[in-house]
Amino acid sequence: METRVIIRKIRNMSARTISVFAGTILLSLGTFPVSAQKLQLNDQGYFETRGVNIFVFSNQYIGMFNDEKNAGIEIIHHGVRTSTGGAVRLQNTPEQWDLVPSVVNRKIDKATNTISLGLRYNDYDFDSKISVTPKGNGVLITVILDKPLPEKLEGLAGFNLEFIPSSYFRKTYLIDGKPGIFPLYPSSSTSMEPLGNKVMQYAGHTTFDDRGRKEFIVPGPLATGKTLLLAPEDPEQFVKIQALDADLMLYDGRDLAQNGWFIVRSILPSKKTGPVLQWYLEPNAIPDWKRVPVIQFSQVGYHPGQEKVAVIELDKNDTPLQKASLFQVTPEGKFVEKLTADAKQWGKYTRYNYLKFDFTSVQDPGIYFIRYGNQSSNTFLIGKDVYSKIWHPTLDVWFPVQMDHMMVNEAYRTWHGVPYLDDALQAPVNHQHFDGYKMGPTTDTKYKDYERIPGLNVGGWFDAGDFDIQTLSHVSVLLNFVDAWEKFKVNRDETFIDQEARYVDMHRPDGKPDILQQIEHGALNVVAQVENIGHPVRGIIVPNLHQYHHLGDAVNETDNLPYNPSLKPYESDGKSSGTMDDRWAFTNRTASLDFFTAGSLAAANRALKEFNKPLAERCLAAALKMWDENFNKPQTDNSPEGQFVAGAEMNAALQLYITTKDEKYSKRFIELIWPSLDKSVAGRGGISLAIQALPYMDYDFKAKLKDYVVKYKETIDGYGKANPYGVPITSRGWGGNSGVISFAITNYYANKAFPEIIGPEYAYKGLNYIFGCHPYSNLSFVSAVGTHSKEIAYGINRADFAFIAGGVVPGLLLFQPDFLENKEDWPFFWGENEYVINICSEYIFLSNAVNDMLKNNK
Ligand SMILES: [Ca+2]
Ligand SMILES: [Ca+2]
Ligand SMILES: [Ca+2]
Repeated sequence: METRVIIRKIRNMSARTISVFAGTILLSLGTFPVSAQKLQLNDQGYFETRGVNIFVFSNQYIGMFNDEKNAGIEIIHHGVRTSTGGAVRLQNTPEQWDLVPSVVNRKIDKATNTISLGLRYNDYDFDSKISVTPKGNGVLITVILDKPLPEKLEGLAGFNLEFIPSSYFRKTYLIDGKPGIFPLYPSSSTSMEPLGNKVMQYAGHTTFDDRGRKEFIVPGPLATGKTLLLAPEDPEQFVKIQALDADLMLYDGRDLAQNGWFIVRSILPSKKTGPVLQWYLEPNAIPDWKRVPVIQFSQVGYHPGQEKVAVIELDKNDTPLQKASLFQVTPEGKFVEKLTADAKQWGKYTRYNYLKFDFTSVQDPGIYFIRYGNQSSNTFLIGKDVYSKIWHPTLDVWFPVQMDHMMVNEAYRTWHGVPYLDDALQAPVNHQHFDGYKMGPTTDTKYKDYERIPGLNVGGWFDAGDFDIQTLSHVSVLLNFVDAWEKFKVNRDETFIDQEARYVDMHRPDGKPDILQQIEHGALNVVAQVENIGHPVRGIIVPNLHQYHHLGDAVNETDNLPYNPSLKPYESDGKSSGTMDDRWAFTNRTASLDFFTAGSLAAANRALKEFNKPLAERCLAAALKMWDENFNKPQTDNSPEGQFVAGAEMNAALQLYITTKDEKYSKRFIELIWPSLDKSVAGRGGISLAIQALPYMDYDFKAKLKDYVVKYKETIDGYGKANPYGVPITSRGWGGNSGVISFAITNYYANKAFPEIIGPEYAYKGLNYIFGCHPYSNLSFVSAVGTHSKEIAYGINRADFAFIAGGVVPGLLLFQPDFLENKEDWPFFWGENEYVINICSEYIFLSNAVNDMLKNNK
């Protein structure tokens, strides 16, 4: 745990908990531990000693968004991943979209205790080799060249290793004996160079807006020397690096990009071959170090009647204790032991051992904490209404912040002005965008490349921590909101929304249910797409990379003035501008998106019928048009979503049937649902969809469905054997919280329709996990929900190391082979910490579903 977090937590803690953390601090003030053990190449293919792991490309640059700071040579230092990106790199401070090497081969040689690999930059026809082998108390890293550096890369190619700033804030370094402080905020010296000297970025894009001056920024080093000691005062993070035949330079990557790291770098020599560079790298290892156990439980607390099982995560060298206890905090501020019970061994999962502590028998409402050994958890509640408000921040705060084309205000704070009034231009054909969008050889519209598409500057939500409109996630939000409205009458009103004035004000009721206003806001943009373009589009997003990484008020990502080619760049006549910064609509048509849109707009029609009749009618007209233009047509959907066409059509058929009662739709639904269930009971077209259709189907349908629900139960019972949490944990590329929430929603439906097969606990399990009973830490993954929750996340305000209340993060990322992570001191890992609209809408639905289940249990 980071010192800053410890200090912040101590500030809020009672004396009882301070003692737990004080141990950690005293340790750092105590005698200086010396490395006792040598690194060994273990069976998992990385170098290991107690307290130190060195991964050598166990994780490669194959992430979704270029350099995700998740690959290369990495150090797990006393349980914290502090270092990444060890590789031959072409910049002092590589940014996310700078070139990364591909691994052409990788060899783990147990006999020589060596990991070696070949790296290649295709764009420069440049190959290098790296070998890593233990030496002394560290490792020796050698860079080998078979051919001299390409001339173009002389003085540019180097060996880099990056250190996460948050682990070194408030700490110092020594370089050849000269002391320095790691800067809390970047303010290094930089210089400008002509563009001709710049190493190209990914696919010729550029992150830098040079305003036409043909130049770029080169950060200068903080310090230079032969031996660098990082944080010698902190045995947990102390690292020694020696360059045996070159200079070491320490850089601050944040001069160019807020998500940059501290970088240690040596330049490779020109015109040389063979072993051209050697580093000795020694991360300090505290003798007999053990990671502090993590007591994992729901930060929101528990309903008295539900199962209550905490999970305790233990270092593999830790000896499990036999018992854990539950204490109640009395009105006098005293701690009363309510229960001591077995801490039962569950077994090993990833790199840790797990215990389970069951305190289901305690049912008195009150304030509690768990004690394991000399450690106490923070407090949490047992009470009948613990779930009643858990979704309020998501609907009251998080969704309003995401609202596009509106000014959003909260008390004294303006979250953002009215952005993207200059929407949108037709994206050009044959274009691959850096955020995954793509245009094929035709536009699939009546518009020419770069032509203005009218009517799009209305409604919609920022998709995530970036600001694009992504239609597929929009339509899933619409459907989740309609479901929440119809099934639970979510009529909370805490937001003032004026579409005419484009103004949103939080914590200010306006007499209209917020969820209907949000359905209206989402539908406005999707309907505008269908009406002005002819069909929904994949997305609407800024064209330039130097715009896309925008941090700050969305109103400034474009100039809000429509592009006028007769003006020069950065010139404006007050009504239009010569800067080509308007967002582009990526318009290629797919059957899956058409069908998903048809289903959601058909559903929106029902919710909006009384609230906004004209819009409701436009929704239904658009839905029918999408159905008619796709139904019974040969499917040529080659998009990544193409595999979901059948599921999308089934969903559209059901929603159109519920809205119109026309039996042609129910007939089609029944045709599709059984083959879909035969394929998978748990997926998108699985029992969750079938159960939602139950009220509209006959008795035979339910009887037939029962077998599939039994099959589903077998699947989900398997999760309890795979991990100690009993939920499906997926963790590659993007954390799996969305899957856990969908799982819990499916279980809610299954429990409602087949309570004799699926008990209510299957739904609670998903929420417990999201609220803190999960690996790595015990924070609630929903910001501002629960006693301790995510306070640093990848929202639009991430550069301020802040959070947006009610946002749900993706959760845990798996670093191969065995390290799960969700950082709480560094907001820039999107796969761990980026709030996204569909998961947040699913969370609102699930929260209401659980409250619905508990209605009868009060
Ligand atoms: Ca996006
Ligand atoms: Ca309202
Ligand atoms: Ca513009």
